[in-house]
Amino acid sequence: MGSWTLTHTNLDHLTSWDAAWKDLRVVVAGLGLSGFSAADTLIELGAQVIVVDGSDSDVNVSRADTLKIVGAVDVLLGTAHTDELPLINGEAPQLVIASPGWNPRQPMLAAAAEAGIEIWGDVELAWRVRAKEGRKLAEWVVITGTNGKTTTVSMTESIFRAAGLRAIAAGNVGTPILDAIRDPEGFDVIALELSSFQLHFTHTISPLASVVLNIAEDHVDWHGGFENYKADKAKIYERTRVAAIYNADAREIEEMVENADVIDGCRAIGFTTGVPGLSMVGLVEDLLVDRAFIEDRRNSAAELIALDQIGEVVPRHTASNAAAAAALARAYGVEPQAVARGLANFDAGDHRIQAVARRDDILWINDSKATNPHAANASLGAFGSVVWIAGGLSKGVDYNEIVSAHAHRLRAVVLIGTDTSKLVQALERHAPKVPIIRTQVRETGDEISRSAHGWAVMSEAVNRAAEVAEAGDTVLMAPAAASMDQFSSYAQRGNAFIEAVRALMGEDTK
Ligand code: UMA
Repeated sequence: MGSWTLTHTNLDHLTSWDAAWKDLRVVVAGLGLSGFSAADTLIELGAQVIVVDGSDSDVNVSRADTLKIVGAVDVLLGTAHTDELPLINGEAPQLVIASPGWNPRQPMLAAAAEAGIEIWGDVELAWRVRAKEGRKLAEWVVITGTNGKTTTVSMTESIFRAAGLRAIAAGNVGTPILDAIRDPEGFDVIALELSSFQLHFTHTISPLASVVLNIAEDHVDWHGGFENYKADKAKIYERTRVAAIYNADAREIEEMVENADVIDGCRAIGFTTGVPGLSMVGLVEDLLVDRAFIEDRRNSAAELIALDQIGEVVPRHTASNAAAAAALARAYGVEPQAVARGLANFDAGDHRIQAVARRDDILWINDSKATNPHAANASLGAFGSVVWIAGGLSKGVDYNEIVSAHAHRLRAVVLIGTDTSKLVQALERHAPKVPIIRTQVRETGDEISRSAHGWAVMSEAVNRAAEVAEAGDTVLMAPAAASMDQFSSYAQRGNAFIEAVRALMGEDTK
């Protein structure tokens, strides 16, 4: 943008759809799901919008065409455009909307911060435009954590629907919040999943209830350290109005609530998989109970649901997510019976500790959703003797803790990532006797097409695991790493595992 100086534009008055958005000069960084919805919204509001994206993929070209037709000033695609802030009709931008995948230290965003231009995420924009004359004003309950966010947000949505409310799960779960906000019928309540990236770019939201489910090392590279990651997660509690809900089994999360600047009258509510104390939701044997939102909470608890009504096998982390979802819904005022119906109706979906096959007393489990050590830790802990299929894109995390905690249960480790050096170091240090089986690394860009490529990786891993697994073992594909080095998503990685296991079974039964 050159060396010209800027004056900060005060945007505090922009707090409803009907505010003065017209002609506001906005740069939208990213043309993915959130960037497209933000640009489309701002154009509808009459703002002058330029969108920038480093990729000129076919999808982006087609999205750019759509936005230009509806009135974007320009859409700039390609890496040549991502280092400097563009001028809009010859003038400096007054606001930047950053997509969650954009690192705040990225040159264009750093330039905006340097120039004193406000940077919001799509969630901040959605909060500012949520009130619109003639449209139902939705309450927000917001959910973050390292693991279990998507499960919890879906459980919460299911409970609200069981209570007869118009509800939707939005945000990081996949439906951009601005799409939910702009729904013509509106919603009573939105269960909003927020990633640490989204929270970083969020500044004024004031939810009815908020929760941090758990916290462990993840996305350390993006945030520039674990402390920054934690600080961004803690932002979720700011300005909460009714209930700031914390994991009572994690002191550092309770501290986040203690340090948060909440609205007067907001209560701190714990959730636990142990027996709940006062002002908590938790478990008494196999019953989920509420000691937080009932009159006589000092002396009694209200039964919500028996765990076996949630599912046949309810691992500890699922019970924990259910307790958090119940607390969010109870904070809104949902009756216990509707909590029970909503949790009983909930369907966990695939790729989370999903049993794929059992034969010759060997159990095959797909936990492709375990994209970091914290998630893999939960599934490793659920089994006895394990052949562990692990590795992928490690995002700068540390494997020493998980390997030392589970070394005793590892029969062998089958590696599938392109860079598994940190995992290998941890295995050599804490589990030196456990055999490491390396599969052939197939870099992206291989001539094999992407899905065939992922399939080949997994097929080899499954066959190698079958060679070493013994009766009583579990073959657990819980990579503790993201999938994008060799697969297009964790879902594709999980599907490749399922297919490979089925192929193995098919061959064996011939
Ligand atoms: N881009 C650049 N330069 C950059 C980074 C990205 O130009 O430095 C461009 C890319 O070319 C792409 C666009 O920006 O066109 C991508 O934007 P994005 O990665 O921010 O993704 P969106 O499509 O906007 O989707 C985001 C969330 N993605 C991420 O946080 C990475 C989605 O979560 C979310 O569902 C969606 O908004 C709606 O809210 C996905 C995710 O992987 C599921 N989340 C992470 C996780 O769950 O671990 C945090």
